[in-house]
Amino acid sequence: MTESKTALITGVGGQDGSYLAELLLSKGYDVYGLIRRSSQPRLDNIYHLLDRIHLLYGDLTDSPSLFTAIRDIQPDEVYNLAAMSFVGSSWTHPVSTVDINTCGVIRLLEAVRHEKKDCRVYHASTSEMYGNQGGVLNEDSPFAPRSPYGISKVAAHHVISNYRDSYHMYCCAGIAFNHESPRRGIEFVTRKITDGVARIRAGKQDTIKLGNIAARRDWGFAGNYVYAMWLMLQQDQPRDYVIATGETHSVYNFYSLACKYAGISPTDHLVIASKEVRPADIDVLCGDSSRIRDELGWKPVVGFGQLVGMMVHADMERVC
Ligand code: G4F
Repeated sequence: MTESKTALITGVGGQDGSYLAELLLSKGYDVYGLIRRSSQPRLDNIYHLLDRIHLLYGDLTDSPSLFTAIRDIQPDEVYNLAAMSFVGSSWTHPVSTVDINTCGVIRLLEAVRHEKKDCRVYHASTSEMYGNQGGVLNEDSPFAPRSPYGISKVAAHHVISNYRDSYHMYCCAGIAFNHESPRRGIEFVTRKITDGVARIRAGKQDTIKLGNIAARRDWGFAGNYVYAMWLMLQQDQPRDYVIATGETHSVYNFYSLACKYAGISPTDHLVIASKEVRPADIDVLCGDSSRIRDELGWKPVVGFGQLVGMMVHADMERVC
């Protein structure tokens, strides 16, 4: 126990929100989590935390709920992890994507500015902002988004720096490359694969339908990335950082290694499905996280093989 601060996490029920809540609790924080009101709130990732965190209803599309939350909680730190985060759906929901991912950030920052201006704000930016330029990308690389999701996140990234410059608020953005775990949503390719191979192994499914298996991503472990988020709010000055492993692997690499861990043949179960191919995709993403390694001492701690193994193992335990 080293801290006695209050933090608010938007998107607390998601993969990153749940790992971050665990980290902050371990540091003695009073943790509040914002969830959207729905008849079936997504609590799977945080059931084990429900007696230790405070949940409140709120929505990035609803300013009054954000103002009320900030006014009532008076947080020292806000971590904005809520988003429409599935790139594939952003083509079918472009307007709500921008409303949540861009306007939602403005609504949240306005609530902070008016109700607790000295609160520190972390915002989840993303490697999707870089688009298809290739190379090893760092904080100085240009943005060239290729999806409505990427566009919404570039705009939000500029909103964060604008509030930092205009109002001298402690706002910063982590440009996180793909980060995964057994808590990853099933719509993302890694979890779709590990859930699929586990089901095939258990005789509950025959095939896995994938789209662009040549796409390459820089995949790290989400539980390690939330530590970078926390570190970014503990500095003298706010600064944006790339969070990445510096390694890139194809979807097919991930799939074939997952098959190996599950003990099934990679050739017998893979179906290429055109409905999984996006109107525009990013061929390769690879991040250079030198700045955060050098300045804050963060580093990736889980390698690619270990990550795939961890996810396959968790899904095999769950499915079998
Ligand atoms: O797992 P994905 O859906 O992740 P994507 O699009 O890279 O986005 C994730 O990482 C971003 C950081 O760069 C975040 F900002 C974002 O919120 C999210 O967390 O897809 C990875 C790759 C893509 O190239 C996709 O086309 O896998 C390819 N893919 C091939 N078949 C598939 C599938 N993706 C999904 N979801 N499902 C498939 O069947």
